[in-house]
Amino acid sequence: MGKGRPDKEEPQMRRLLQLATLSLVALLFFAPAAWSQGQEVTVRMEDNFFDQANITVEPGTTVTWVQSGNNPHTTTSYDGLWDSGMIEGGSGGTFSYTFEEPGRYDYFCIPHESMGMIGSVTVSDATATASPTATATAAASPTATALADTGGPPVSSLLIALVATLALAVYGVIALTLLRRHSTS
Ligand SMILES: [Cu+2]
Repeated sequence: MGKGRPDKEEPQMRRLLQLATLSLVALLFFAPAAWSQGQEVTVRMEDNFFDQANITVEPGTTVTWVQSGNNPHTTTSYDGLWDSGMIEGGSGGTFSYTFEEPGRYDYFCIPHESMGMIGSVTVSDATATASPTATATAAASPTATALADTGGPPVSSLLIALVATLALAVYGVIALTLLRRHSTS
């Protein structure tokens, strides 16, 4: 390695590398907090029940009901907050609603309410940040564990992933340039 060779551009490269490293560390640090901002949970509409009839989520969570049965189903709020209308069986159709305010929200399926196709979404009173409250809600309700592995990442998380990928790419290019510089000297 060509150490000690005076080169005016190399310190700049090193500074860039440091900046890229810093931004990566910052991303790792802040990503989990951003991730918890807009969680997504999926509830399947089976014949004739909701697969997760009672869930507990954090404020800002979007619940998406997915038609997974052969019968037509609805997700209909008892309080008139939302109504998917009839979603055809076998269509894979979805309906989403974002829960902001803490509280309990009961809902039902119009054609199958009498068969017990009802459910509830409990929005926890979580004002604190990310991970500590996640464990707290998990302890409070056994159904909350289902939160961890359902739903895709929200848009903000995708953005973070994109930025992270870009930062990694920049990092790689700089590292390669530095390496090449060393090997040719
Ligand atoms: Cu139904």
